[in-house]
Amino acid sequence: MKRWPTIRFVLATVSAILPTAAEDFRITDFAASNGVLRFTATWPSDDPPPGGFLDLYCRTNLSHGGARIVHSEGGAGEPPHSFAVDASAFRDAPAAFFLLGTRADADGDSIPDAWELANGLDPTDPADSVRDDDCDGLANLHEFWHGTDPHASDDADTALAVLARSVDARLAGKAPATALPYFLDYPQTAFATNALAANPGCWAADVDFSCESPWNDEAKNRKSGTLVSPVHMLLANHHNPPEPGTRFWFRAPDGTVYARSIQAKQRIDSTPDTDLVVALLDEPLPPAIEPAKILPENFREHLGSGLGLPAVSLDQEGKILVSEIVDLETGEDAEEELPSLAASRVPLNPTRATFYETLVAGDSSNPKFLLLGEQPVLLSIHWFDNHAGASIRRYADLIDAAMTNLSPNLGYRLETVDLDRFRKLPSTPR
Ligand SMILES: [Ca+2]
Ligand SMILES: [Ca+2]
Ligand SMILES: [Ca+2]
Ligand SMILES: [Ca+2]
Repeated sequence: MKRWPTIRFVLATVSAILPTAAEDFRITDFAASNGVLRFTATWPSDDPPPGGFLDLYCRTNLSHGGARIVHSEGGAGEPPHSFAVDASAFRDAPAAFFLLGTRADADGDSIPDAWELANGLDPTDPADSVRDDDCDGLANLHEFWHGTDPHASDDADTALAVLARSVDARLAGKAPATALPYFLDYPQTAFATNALAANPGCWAADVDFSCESPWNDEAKNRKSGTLVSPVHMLLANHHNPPEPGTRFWFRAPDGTVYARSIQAKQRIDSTPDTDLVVALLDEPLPPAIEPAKILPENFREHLGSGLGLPAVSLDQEGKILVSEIVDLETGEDAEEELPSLAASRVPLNPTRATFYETLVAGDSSNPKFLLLGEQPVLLSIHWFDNHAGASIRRYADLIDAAMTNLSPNLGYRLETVDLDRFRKLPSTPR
C-alpha cells in the first residue's frame, strides 16, 4: 500500500504565499482514505470576511514556487471550516504543504474583488458575473473559474466554450413550456408500440438522443437504458429489475422503433458501489441508433472540473432538462460509500435555470450528457436529488471489461469524443 506524503499546514495570504512561520492554522478531525484528505481548520482574526473567498493551496516544496489551488470556496463563512481534498496531485511527492488564503468579494458575485479590478469588472456590481462581455459563450464568472480572458473571444475555440454555446445557442429565444418536451404526446401509461413523434419546437430537437430508450422498460418504472455499443446498454443497478428477458425500445431519428431484450447482464463490481450494470442485448441495433460516446481520459486538460458547464438529461416525462456541472468526476468517498460522481446543480445562468426541473419522484435512472455541437457526451446514467451519478469516465475500464466479458468475440469498447481538436485551457487557472 502506498504511503501518504508528510503533510504540513501553514497559514499564508494570497499576496505572500510563502509564510515566514507557521501560525495558528489549527487542524482537527484529520483523516485520509481512498485518495481523499479531510480536515477541519480554524484560524485567527476575522478572515475570511463574510462572503469572501477561502482558498486552500498545496505545494510540494516550500523553497520555491508552484502552489496550486486545491479547494476554493466563495461565500465562505467564519471558521471552523471543513475541507475534502483530492490527493492525486501530491500523492507521489515526499511532502505536501497546505496554505490557506482569503480574498474579498464585496458584491458577493463569487468573483474576488482583485480579479474584477484586474479584468475591468465592477467589484460593487454583482450583475457582471453572469454577463458574457466578449460573446465567447463563457460568462465572466466562468472566465474567472477557468482562467480565461473575459474580454477576449479567442476563448471561443476551447471545448469549454463550445460545450457552453452548444446549449445556450439552442436555448436562446425558446420558452420552456413548449421547448422542454423532446416528444409530442409522450406516453404516460402505454409503452412498446406507440409511435413517438418528435417535438419540432424542442430546444434540442436537432440532437440525436437515440442512444437513450425513451419508453423505458416493461416494468413501466420510467427509467432509461443507455446504449454504449450496438449490443451493450448501461443501466442503474437499482433500476428494478433489469433482468434477462426485460425488453427496451429505441427510437431512430426517422421515428422507426426497435425492440430489444436483455440477454445477459453484469454488475460493475467496485467499492464504493457504482450502482452500474452493463446489459448485453439479444440482437445488435442498426447504425440508425447511435451509441453514446464518453469523455476522453485527458478531459481535464480541456475542461478542468467542468464547473459551470451546462449538462442535459431526459426525464420520465420525455423532457430535455438543463442542469449545471459542479464536477465531471469527483473523488470517491469510501466512508459515505459514494463512488466518483459527475455532480451537477441548479444552473446559476438565469436562462439555463428556466430549463431546469427537479426530478420527478422515483425517476432516478436517466442519463446525463454534455452537448458538444450535436453530439451528446455521456457523463452518468442516473442521478438523484443531490444531482449526482457515478462518473462513466471514471469507471470506463471496468465497463469495458464487463462489455468484453459479456461478448468476448465482438470487441466493443466505450467510444470517446475527440477534444484535442480544440484549444486547451490555460495551464494555471485563476
Ligand atoms: Ca465580486
Ligand atoms: Ca462584480
Ligand atoms: Ca466571455
Ligand atoms: Ca473570453
